[in-house]
Amino acid sequence: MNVFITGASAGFGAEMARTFVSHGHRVVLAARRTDRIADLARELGEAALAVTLDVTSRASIEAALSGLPSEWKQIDVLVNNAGLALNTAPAYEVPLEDWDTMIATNCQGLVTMTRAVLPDMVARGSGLVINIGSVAGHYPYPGGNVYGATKAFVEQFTLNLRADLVGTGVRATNIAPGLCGGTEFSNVRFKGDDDAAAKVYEGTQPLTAKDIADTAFWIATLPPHVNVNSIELMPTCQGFSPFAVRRG
Ligand code: NDP
Ligand code: 8X3
Repeated sequence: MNVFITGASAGFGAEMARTFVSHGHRVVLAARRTDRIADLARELGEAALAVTLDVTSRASIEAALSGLPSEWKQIDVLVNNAGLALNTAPAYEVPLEDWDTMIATNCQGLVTMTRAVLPDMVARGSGLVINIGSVAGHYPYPGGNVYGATKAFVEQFTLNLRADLVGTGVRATNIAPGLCGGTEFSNVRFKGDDDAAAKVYEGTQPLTAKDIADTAFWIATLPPHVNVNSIELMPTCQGFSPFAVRRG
């Protein structure tokens, strides 16, 4: 299989690349940080191709896809993993720019990538789009405001893809992870405040990028008649809170 992974320079994306290559598949490593994906491509050898990509730019997406060498052009699995959370401030304080960036990346970028890749999959009668959502799209929490809303969008977009793709042979899945450590997610969210990022995972045994990579690999290697619509994962140490009630 040829697997095109956005956000392959770190975290889930890099681990998914390692997992697919270790099972004999080929991966396109796409992200903005060219040096990172070039290093990973060197690590993975001939089965990996690094492609600089900013999903917030339609021109960048079109250039990345049209520039693929012929033997890499067929995308069997698209993993829309590139994404980010910015800030945990309440909605009435958070800078609007942070919301714009999350919407541009997590929603606009994901749909633009999908729209660019889907027609070839439908024409071939096979293919899989894996979108990386989040538990933040299922449950509200303070400071989750637009991040959670973008991931709810990802979930519903995936299910609506399923509605359109019935009968085409093309599959679509939303993976919604909970607390997951060992990636740059919180360092990005706290804008380089690595102490604040580390506190998120203090005293926990969070999910790992390998857990998510194994899940994506399992979904991608199920028989073609099986479609996982949506799957939610949490570490065993994570659960649910009661409703907040302000008294007095
Ligand atoms: P990381 O910060 O480690 O990785 C994010 C990746 O996204 C990087 O490779 C980054 O690459 C890429 N990226 C960000 N913006 C762009 C862009 N504009 N164009 C292309 N690539 C971009 O985070 P994770 O691996 O933890 O997160 C991956 C996905 O999983 C995200 O969608 C996140 O929302 C989701 N998620 C994460 C959870 C967690 O707890 N870690 C839990 C649930 C969901 P570069 O900067 O080089 O462009
Ligand atoms: C990442 C999980 O709980 O930090 O999507 O929003 S959470």
